[in-house]
Amino acid sequence: MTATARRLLTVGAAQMGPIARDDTRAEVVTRLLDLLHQAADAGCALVAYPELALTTFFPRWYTDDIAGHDHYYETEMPNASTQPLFDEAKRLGIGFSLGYAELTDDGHRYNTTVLVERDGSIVAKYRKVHIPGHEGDEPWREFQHLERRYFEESSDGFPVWDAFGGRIGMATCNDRRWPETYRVMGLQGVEMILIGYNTPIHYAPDPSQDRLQGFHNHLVMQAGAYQNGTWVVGVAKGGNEEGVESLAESAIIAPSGEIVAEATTDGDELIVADADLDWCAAYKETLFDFARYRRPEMYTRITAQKGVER
Ligand code: CDT
Repeated sequence: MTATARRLLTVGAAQMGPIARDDTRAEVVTRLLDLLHQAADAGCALVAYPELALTTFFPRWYTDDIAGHDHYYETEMPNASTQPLFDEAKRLGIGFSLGYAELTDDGHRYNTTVLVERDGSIVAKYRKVHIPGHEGDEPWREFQHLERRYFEESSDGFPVWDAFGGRIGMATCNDRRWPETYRVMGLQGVEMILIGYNTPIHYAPDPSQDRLQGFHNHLVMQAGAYQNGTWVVGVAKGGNEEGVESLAESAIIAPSGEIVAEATTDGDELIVADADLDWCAAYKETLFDFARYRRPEMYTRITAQKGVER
């Protein structure tokens, strides 16, 4: 009997250090290309870049008129600035996910990630579902977290796509803290979830959580991976960006929940893992055999109710 070849996907998490307010798109794309070339040398077929990978994390600043931040958004993807990345990735036969601020023709604003296949074709765009932070200026904070001012909540949910020889899903930053994010994709057989993030270390509503940022980051992604039998690739934009310290600690997590690769710096750094997509079945077909063991009729509150009801 001949053994069936396992589906191996060599994946890179291309962590980024800070992007300054005045950095041009061209300067940023040069950094993305450098990381892409490192990924090519490491044999990657897929590279995940962070959330809002083309600009500084602008929701830290309040503007009365939202249009004052329009220059941080992309109206097309690819566009003139990012085309060199798309072209080079296609030439190298590497796919990638890239987070950016999207402004649509009809004026909608989303925190978006595009997934591009190895042949340069666009697989999908994922728009962030869970938008954290606040809508209005809160001057008492050391810095703002105005995602709820600058982005709409997407209503597209959490689809997964057949790509890269597996079932691929995406989520963005705060999405990773919600178990429903992973489970909705788990119920579609997801085998790898790509998650970009910008997580300030300081959490103004409860600074006692600051020292736990790294712990919570890994906790939620490791649990999501294990409980759904999926790879999770978490990739940060970290370091001190415009005076705000952000978490790095990018990690590639196996379906066992174990971290198999982790960044050691808070700057531009590529980490790589040979992800065996067939390993997912070891969890999906045993402890987490959903069809056999789940009790959805016991979980109706999860979709019927939003906040706590006593
Ligand atoms: N980008 C993003 O979603 N960041 C949030 C920060 C905490 S909420 C102010 C996160 O969940 O990491």
